[in-house]
Amino acid sequence: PKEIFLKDYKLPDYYFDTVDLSFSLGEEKTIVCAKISVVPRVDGVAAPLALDGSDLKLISVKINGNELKEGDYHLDTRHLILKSPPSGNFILETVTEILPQKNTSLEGLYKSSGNFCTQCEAEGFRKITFYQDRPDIMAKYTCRIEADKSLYPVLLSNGNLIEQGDLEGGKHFALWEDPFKKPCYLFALVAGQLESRDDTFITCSGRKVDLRIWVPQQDLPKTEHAMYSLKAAMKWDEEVFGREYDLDLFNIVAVPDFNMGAMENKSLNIFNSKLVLASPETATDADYAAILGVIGHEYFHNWTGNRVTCRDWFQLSLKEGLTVFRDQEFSSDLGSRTVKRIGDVSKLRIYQFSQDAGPMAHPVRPHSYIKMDNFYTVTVYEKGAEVVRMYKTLLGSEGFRKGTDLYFERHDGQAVTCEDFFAAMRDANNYDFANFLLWYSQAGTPIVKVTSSYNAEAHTFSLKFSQTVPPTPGQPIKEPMFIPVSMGLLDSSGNDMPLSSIYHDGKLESITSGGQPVYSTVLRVTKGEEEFVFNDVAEKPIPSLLRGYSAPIRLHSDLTENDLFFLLAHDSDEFNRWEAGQILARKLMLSQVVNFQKDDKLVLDPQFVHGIKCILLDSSLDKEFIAKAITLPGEGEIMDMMEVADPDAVHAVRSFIRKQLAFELKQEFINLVKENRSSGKYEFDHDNMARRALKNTALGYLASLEDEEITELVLNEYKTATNMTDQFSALAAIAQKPGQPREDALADFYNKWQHDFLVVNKWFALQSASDIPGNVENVKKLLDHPAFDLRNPNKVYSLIGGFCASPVNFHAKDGSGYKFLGDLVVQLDKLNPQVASRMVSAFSRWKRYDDTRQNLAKAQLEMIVSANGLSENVYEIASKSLA
Ligand code: DPP
Ligand code: ZN
Repeated sequence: PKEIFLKDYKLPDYYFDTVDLSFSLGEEKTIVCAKISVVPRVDGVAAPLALDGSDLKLISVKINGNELKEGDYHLDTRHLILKSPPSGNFILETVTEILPQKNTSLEGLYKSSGNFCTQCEAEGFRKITFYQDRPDIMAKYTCRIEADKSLYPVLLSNGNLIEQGDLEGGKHFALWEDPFKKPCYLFALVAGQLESRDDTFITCSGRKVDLRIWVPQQDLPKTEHAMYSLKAAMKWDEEVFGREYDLDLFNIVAVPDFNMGAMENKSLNIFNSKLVLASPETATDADYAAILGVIGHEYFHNWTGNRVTCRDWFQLSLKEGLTVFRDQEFSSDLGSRTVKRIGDVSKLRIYQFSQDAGPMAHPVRPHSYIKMDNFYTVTVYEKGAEVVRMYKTLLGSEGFRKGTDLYFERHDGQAVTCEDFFAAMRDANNYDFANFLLWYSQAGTPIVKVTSSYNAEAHTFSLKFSQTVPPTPGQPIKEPMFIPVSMGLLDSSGNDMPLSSIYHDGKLESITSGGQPVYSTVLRVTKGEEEFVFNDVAEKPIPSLLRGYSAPIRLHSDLTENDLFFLLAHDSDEFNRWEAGQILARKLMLSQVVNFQKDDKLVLDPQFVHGIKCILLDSSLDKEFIAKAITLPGEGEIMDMMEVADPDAVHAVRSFIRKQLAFELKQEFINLVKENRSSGKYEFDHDNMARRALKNTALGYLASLEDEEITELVLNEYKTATNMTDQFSALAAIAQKPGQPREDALADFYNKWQHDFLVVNKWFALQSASDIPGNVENVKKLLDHPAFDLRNPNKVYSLIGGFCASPVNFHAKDGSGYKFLGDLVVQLDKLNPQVASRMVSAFSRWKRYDDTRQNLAKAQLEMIVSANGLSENVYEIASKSLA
């Protein structure tokens, strides 16, 4: 397999101006005609024109109407190369045959539940027709679709519907035209039996936009929340970013078989059903929130991704980091900012930090790839969003908005790079970004140490920072990075102290605002070692550092446990209150892991129980915040902090602390359950979600106890639940422990919901991710369950992905979990390489474990790499993991 490098980027020799596509969709095969007007980049240069093509059968190829003979072109399994095209503009016409019905990879054109649909990002368009499949080729498209009218009454593509009509033989056609230039990865086609929920949106300039969400008829009632989300997103983007929608029609289609979450094709977004369909009875609060975020995300791409796109795939974070940042802000504005931030930071820590510390570590803008699909990662997306957030932290809201305005003004209609975004931010604000660009090129999570000291005589307070960035594959030596540290100082009653000036880098800087002292500031930490001295600090303060998590780093401070308990109780930055609690919990868990490994008794620090109790009983706090604050860091997060990861020890310790907290705070938890039960109709609003979150977190704690009264309580919550959030949380609580109640509840739940595949997927995931001993056998049985299907990505993510998320069972010391996954990856790779490659990633941190586990995991990776006909997708992940 060939590795592709950013440094090798070359401008194309030819651009495409217009592309007229015509599809004849059949039951055996589909015929695709493409008529492309080709324009040489430099006039008069007649270089060969290489077109990408994969799994295509070429029927004919013409230039300016003349059919080419075999010697005029070269055809192999990846390319069609026109050896000597005419100099000057010309028309290229190809006819190809494809087999969507046999396409299980779910890229290109394929069938899902009887309907045709497409997925072209990153490089799926080459499975539809011969093309220069790269994002800097931007053209205007028309698309004519012809199909049987009764089987495929709805025919959709990008842009506006220009013409439609009936044809002989029970067929019909539709002709679509997209007035905006686009790269081919944004092309989309849908044909099938679908019905739409219709609505309209009036834009800020008064244009009426028709909105349609297309689903199978029986799912129409479940599209209300998606439509609400779409309209909210359209309005928010006008208000916050000044971005108006640009066509008169916006379509969303939900399909059950989809590799990713959703796809932002111009005016025809295609979604995985699970991110569209919701009703209170079938979807949880988490599902509702995910739908809001992803509908927003794909809609926001219309400007960040579509109007301004990427020059090449290395720039993916240009659109994804920015668009994730935009959807995070959207969800924050519509819900609770702190709670959203806590969720996003947790995700970053659990998944991205782990990637950044393993064999697949790569910069936000990768330097190379074998298969681009493997770089739709938490680093490109989530760390990329943190990079965008840092611009905003440094520039402030207004400065950031000036930067995005300039970015759109300069680059509308272009395919650009991360430097172009950077330059817009810099130029719009005339800001000194020092070494900030390193965030795009250096992989690894910076480790920042801070020590503080107070000088009581001089009334000065000093913070000394030192930073290192760990080595990552291909990058042994790192330079210091630009780390914005948002912070404040607390006095002994817990109030923010006024800040007036800082001595730094040999200079005294005033940090007042309009002559008034400020109560928080952002330090620009840019060197390997650096000191900041605050003046006029009246008493010894407790610093609150990295407020709102202002940079994606690991911060080690010299705060004592008492300082942390103090911050937990008093910090005006809610995020840092949560953070203080997490740091305390991590310390506690790590200390007990040591006890466990020495066979010592596990103990729970009474001060920690007291801290949790204070949070539980603090009625001034947001309930969802409380739910987050009393949730212990995940097992993966703790394993990440150990020299040798020990899944059994971490699991035992986390379970012990949970059970002990439940025992000591039993009455408080029972009260929370009783006080926060749902009453009346399900509402998706923050207050109601917060109540459910707190109640269900309390229920989860209680269910860890061996206690008849509690078993009754939890069963009762399950039986009386009136929405999926409560029902599923109660089921999960019951399912924590093996036994008859668990078996009965799981069977009951399946019987209730077997007709609804999205709910059945939750049922799969709950069982597969279970910590109960020897669970691999249950998971193997579920592979044969009639509701399971290896060809459906959501089912694979639920059952197999879910299993790999359980540290104790996936990492079982007898290797049973590894063998299970190894065998499945090989099987799955033949059907769907993208999905197989996501699954094989579960092995990537194998070197973190003890020798026995290492040998077992390595053997599976070696078996996979040597498998016949392995895809490039799986090869890349497996071979890099072994390296
Ligand atoms: N571009 C998609 C998204 O992240 C992924 N295919 O929205
Ligand atoms: Zn995206």
